Amino acid sequence: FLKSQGLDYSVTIEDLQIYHEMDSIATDFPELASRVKIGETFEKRPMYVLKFSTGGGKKRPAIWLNAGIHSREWISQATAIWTARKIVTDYQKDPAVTSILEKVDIFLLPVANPDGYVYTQTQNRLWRKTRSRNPGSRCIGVDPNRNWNASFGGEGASDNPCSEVYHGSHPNSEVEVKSVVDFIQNHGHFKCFIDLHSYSQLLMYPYGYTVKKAPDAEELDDVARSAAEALASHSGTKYRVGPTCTTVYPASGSSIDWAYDNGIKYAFTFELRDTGHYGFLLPANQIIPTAEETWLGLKAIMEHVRDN
Ligand code: ING
Ligand code: ZN
Repeated sequence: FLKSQGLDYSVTIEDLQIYHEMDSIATDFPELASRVKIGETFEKRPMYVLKFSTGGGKKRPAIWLNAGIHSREWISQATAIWTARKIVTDYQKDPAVTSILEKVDIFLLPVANPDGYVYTQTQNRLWRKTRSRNPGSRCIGVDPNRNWNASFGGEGASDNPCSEVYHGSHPNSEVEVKSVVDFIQNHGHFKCFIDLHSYSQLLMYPYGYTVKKAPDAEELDDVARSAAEALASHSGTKYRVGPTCTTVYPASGSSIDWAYDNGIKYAFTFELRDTGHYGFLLPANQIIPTAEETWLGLKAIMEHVRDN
């Protein structure tokens, strides 16, 4: 039956090297990091998050770091897994990391769209969406950053399954999105949600679905500006800062708008390097510099979350 659906199950976890690195991190730092399965993808791959916690079972306020929701934005997944290793190596060395982890837990999802990610490695380097079937259409996949329950189906999303920004049949139709939503809602104490994309060098906050100002726009703008400044201090990489809708384009059903409208005030999207010269095909020698500078921005946000 599965073969008749054209699904290739020979490509599974072995293809996600990032999962092996997650495993090593959890094994090397069992007191600090653990790998948690939050669900399965359309093609039945596991969805793993790394949980960083010093709380010994106590439920603390939490930060969600999301990456790879768009499969072709490879610098996102790469930056995320670098960040995971950075957190465990800097804990008890960098006072900022140590103090953050004394107060909040960090959950990191490096590959939010595993089926798409494998597809970009094997079939089409520029695939953006999930790999789900759309009944009644020959076109595959949904834009997982238009599938959240935040002004679903509004401006900046398409009802055409063949579109790169197809919103899906209903909110959370994508099991990859639903798994994150369920995890965050069951947990109940998230106060920060950061989504890593590429490219354009932007740091954005809600809203994408409306030009209306978010109630916390001023604070979010301040936080984003100091994060962008910290990021630039590494090697001068310049980021523009602002609300999604007026900084890039209108976009409904996005992850950070959903997070914000569900009580997660500190909701940000990074659009990582570059500004378009290489675009999605950022050369490998920029991975470490990108991850290093982004880390400074992430830390600035997480310190604000720790204190507020
Ligand atoms: N850009 C984002 C996108 O999903 C975005 C821009 C950010 C939209 C935050 C909505 C909210 O289109 C890329 N490159 O994917
Ligand atoms: Zn993206």
